[in-house]
Amino acid sequence: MMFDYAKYLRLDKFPLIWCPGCGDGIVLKSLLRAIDHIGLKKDEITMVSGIGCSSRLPGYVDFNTLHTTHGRAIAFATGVKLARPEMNVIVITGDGDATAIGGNHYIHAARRNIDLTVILFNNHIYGMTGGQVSPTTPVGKRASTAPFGNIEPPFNISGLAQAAGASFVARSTVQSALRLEKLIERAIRKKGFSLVEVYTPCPTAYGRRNRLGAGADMLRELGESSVPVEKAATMSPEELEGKIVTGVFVDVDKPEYTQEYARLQQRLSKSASGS
Ligand SMILES: Cc1ncc(C[n+]2csc(CCOP(=O)(O)OP(=O)(O)O)c2C)c(N)n1
Ligand code: SF4
Repeated sequence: MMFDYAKYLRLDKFPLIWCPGCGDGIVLKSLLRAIDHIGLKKDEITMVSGIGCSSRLPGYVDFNTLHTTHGRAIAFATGVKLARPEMNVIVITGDGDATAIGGNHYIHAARRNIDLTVILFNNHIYGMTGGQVSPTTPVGKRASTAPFGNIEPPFNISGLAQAAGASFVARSTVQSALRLEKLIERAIRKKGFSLVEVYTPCPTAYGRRNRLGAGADMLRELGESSVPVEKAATMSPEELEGKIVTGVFVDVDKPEYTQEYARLQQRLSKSASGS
């Protein structure tokens, strides 16, 4: 049977703003299938985004949604989670939103291990504003602010979350949508800071400038350069050059921030009442 996406969508907000060939719609569909599979009710989810093409996603879905300021999605989501710890809080963000202007929120939320699920769309560029360089633009690639080729080494976004203390870190591409769905499902189910970094093509602001072809060509390339993390462990740094390592990098259980906060509150109220 066909999956009924419509039951989760705000169809009155259509058509989507995404360009033909943009990968963002594949993430949207994978996310909805993951949520459906877990069986979450619409009111058990709050989706928070910043500003960007990817950050438009919550506008199209029928959950509790917050479209916030650029770079501040994780900060708003932290507030929602502390006020409503039982809520499944899902952050939708871009590489620019989360790791340029929002970089501090990103690393500190991972360090605190607060129970957020961050779906980070990595298209290596600022898509919405027309192709400025982002912290993940590869060296040598062109952007409107790097017309002769970028000279800044990119962040490893998953590595950053891992080093900062996240309890679940995974990477996928939109070329393998079913695997992406499974990773998103695991990330939502995980208690603690969970990151799914998704490589997604932006044929308009990135692909065209770098002569990477249409969306379908970029999609094919994502598939051809992906290497599962288990296989990558057997490969040399030279063999891994230009490859996208995918899979689960971290899946550990450790103290989660809102639970620790509740414990602290309990301890303080006990000592205040003298019991
Ligand atoms: C404080 C502030 N600075 C800059 C902007 C302009 N701005 C809007 S979206 C964006 C970049 C979006 O890039 P990314 O987060 O990678 O998302 P994408 O559009 O590629 O999905 C920028 C710089 C803004 N809206 N607010
Ligand atoms: S500019 Fe890029 S990221 Fe934005 S909708 Fe178009 S293809 Fe997608």
